[in-house]
Amino acid sequence: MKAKKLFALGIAAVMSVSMLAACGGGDSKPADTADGGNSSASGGGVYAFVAKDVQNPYMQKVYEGFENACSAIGAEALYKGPEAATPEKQIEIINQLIAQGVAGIAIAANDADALQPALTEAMDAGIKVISLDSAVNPASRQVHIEQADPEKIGRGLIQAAYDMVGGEGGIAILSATAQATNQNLWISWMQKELEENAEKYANTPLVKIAYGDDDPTKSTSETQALLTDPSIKVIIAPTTVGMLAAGKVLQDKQSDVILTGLGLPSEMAPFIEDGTCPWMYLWNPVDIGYLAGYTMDALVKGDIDGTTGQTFTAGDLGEKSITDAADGGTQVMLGDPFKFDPENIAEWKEVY
Ligand code: RAM
Repeated sequence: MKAKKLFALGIAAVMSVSMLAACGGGDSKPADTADGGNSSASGGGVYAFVAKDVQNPYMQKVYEGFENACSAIGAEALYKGPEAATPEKQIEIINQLIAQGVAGIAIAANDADALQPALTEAMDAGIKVISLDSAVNPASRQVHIEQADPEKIGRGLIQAAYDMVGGEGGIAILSATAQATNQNLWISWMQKELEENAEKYANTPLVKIAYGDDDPTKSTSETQALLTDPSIKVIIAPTTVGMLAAGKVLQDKQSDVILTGLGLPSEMAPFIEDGTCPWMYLWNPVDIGYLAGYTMDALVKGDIDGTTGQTFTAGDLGEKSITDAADGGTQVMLGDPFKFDPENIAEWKEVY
């Protein structure tokens, strides 16, 4: 039995539970403007989903929701993505999708800026473009689907790490790729939380940021390398792939280093149950894909064009609105992150 288990006690309940509120949803409004060959009043056509990489189980869950939405809408969902999380391969895929004449592209980006020429060409050809999970820059999209407030995620993870080590011990971050927009945004909020509360965090410095590239092998070796630094007492992995790899390393080595981050309950349940990870956060990945599917459909139908203030009905998620994003573009937000701990993990590991 590990001492870590103690940290897990007491804090029950999710941060904010707003799961799958089935609001039903009538048809919103007739489409009007025809602004390109791929926009159609009735929607439909091929809605392509481009994953960060196709090896990542998290991406597959997001796609599951996208596919559900597409089948309810009557569009054809298409799953694409590179083997490894690089922008170069995503550019090739976008070019193929343009040639194919899809109606829409929803992309989890491996780089905020590198995809701009390809995505601009897609939009010029009348293809609707959204990013989800990991944003492209505002010029490269019509709207971004944001899982949860990045500030809450970043600050929340540092606060969790602090509580887990009782205010004493170095922090390491095991991230995904160095260019990942979502991880980099969360890390910038982590750094802000540390800087703005320097006194509180005087004894929990950020010692190292490592990149596992959302590759299980690299994430494993990066975790092993972190463990050679005795000042590191807690690892924050803001990636499901990194979290699982780190959890396995810590468990194998019976390490006292504590783990938190963003993990899939179905993968992380054993580590939460044995105290390796006292608690962690995530949102519903299936809902992210589902919301992206409905957002795409509203764009293709011409019900929205991605401007702040517009609203549309996202199937069972009900009415959603477009708001300003921190990067200067616009976004649709899913909700608050959930907290997973020993009290609720048994229930959630069955869900996603
Ligand atoms: C990984 C990916 C993804 C991220 C989740 C939390 O699966 O990096 O982009 O949102 O973790």
